[in-house]
Amino acid sequence: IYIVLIATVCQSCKGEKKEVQIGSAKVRPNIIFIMADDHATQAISAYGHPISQLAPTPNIDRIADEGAIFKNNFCTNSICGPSRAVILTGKHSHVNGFRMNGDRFDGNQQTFPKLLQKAGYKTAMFGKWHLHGLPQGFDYWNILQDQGNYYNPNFISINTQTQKIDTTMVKGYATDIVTEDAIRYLDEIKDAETPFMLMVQHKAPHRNWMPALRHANKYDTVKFPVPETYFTNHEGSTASKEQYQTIYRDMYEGHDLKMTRKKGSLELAHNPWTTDFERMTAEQRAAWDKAYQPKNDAFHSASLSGKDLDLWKLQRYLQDYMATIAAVDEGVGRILDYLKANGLEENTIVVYTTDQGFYLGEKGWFDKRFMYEESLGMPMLMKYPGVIKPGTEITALTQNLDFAETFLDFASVDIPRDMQGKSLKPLVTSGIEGDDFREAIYYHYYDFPAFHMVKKMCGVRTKRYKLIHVYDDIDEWELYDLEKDPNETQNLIDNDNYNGIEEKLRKKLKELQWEYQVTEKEFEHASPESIKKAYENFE
Ligand code: SGN
Ligand code: CA
Repeated sequence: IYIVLIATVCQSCKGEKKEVQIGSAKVRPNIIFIMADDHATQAISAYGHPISQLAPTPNIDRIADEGAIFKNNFCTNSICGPSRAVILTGKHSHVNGFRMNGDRFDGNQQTFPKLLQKAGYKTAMFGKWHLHGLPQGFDYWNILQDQGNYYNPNFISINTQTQKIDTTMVKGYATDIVTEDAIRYLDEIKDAETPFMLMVQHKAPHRNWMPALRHANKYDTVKFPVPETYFTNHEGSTASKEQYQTIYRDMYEGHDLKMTRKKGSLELAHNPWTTDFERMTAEQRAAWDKAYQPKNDAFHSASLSGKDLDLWKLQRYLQDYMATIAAVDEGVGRILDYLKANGLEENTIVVYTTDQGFYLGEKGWFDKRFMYEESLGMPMLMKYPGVIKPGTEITALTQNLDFAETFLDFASVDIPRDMQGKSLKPLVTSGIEGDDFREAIYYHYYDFPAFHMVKKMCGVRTKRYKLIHVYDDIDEWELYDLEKDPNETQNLIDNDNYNGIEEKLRKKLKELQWEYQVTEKEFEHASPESIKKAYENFE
């Protein structure tokens, strides 16, 4: 009966679906979900961090200005594939079965795109998928192969004529190709009577941070602020001491920092992967070298060493990282402009987020994985004209676990009971008091031993405190008071003044593990040999 009713409403609103309302809520909005890869909140100017003020993101900020910004949004597991699996299913990693990057996503399980498709939505997926296995629940998809490359990336899609899987190298810059494919598709379906849900998922600003040629010198003269914790000996955290994601020690000088061997040479310094620069055309490479050689030569002339060199590396990293975001921001602007120009703005929810947070030199790091703020936090911006008030600030503790439920709720599709998150719709539409939404979030990271050697950990975060249990080859607890120590440099686990708080947090952790059905199985250890071997690879 319900489906028929909706269908009737839509029939009668032919050509003017943006005006359709039931009560105060519009019926079945379109949804455009834009997700970057590894885009730190510190690098979105709407969040106000000093780094982003020097490299603003005006188009992404439009979503916040015209809608809502989530100030306490977090991932459940700070790594790519797992976060994407959580977003699709609304279930924690141990329930959807995708705990770490090497896993294979069980595409036969329930996902929100499938449920929307079943409810009559046109669904499409563009760009980074990274779930090993092909997308299901989409009318159209065109995904980057594996991690995706910045230049001339391979795309995988279904050949509509032969129904076979095609892998095609597309000439150009990944961010632009993904944006243009999404706009082309929008153009194709914009007059259909059915609503749509598009997932536009960029490679940028993922490692190895290769900007578009038009942005290759964009931030050359900008001096980004150095995080207070850039140089630290990680007192109080063995896991922090034993990681391999320190900018000045672990970045590859050629591949990541685009440094050359010597002055006057175009040959890249250490470049262990041959998949990124080698695939550029001669023309692209020449333009690239023209942009980078003068700055590389200037670096050689300066003969930096010690801390000066470490600081120079941070600047080069941030200049490139922020420059890759410039194309993402332009792409967001193009999509927003398209919606406006085609009368789709009013009835389309636009979301901007990323798969997890990222380090921009805090604690000396790049990459993610840890349960500290920079990698635990996820930007989340959402606009829906007429429904979400411009300038809405959400301080409730929210997670990527809630996205699927939110989209279903807005689309008036029943939220399956086995989903583990909560719809954010009441937060953004009726201003439910943030503190009542959720008392604490649960986090669980499993990918050890693996690249960067960040140990397994789980924990809880409330508005003020964070308790982390690091396990596998060590068994260590960390406790932080985020109000007094926002940089998380003082582990309070042995501080008696915090005994009561620790006890409450341990209880909360147990409660959440019970609620989310986390069993002993999740705490299995890797074999000591595999860990030893993995460490040897890095040393
Ligand atoms: C690659 C990167 C790592 C990164 C993982 C996971 N190295 O292996 O630095 O942590 O991806 O990233 S690279 O030199 O090959 O770029 S994720 O976003 O897919 O989880
Ligand atoms: Ca990622």
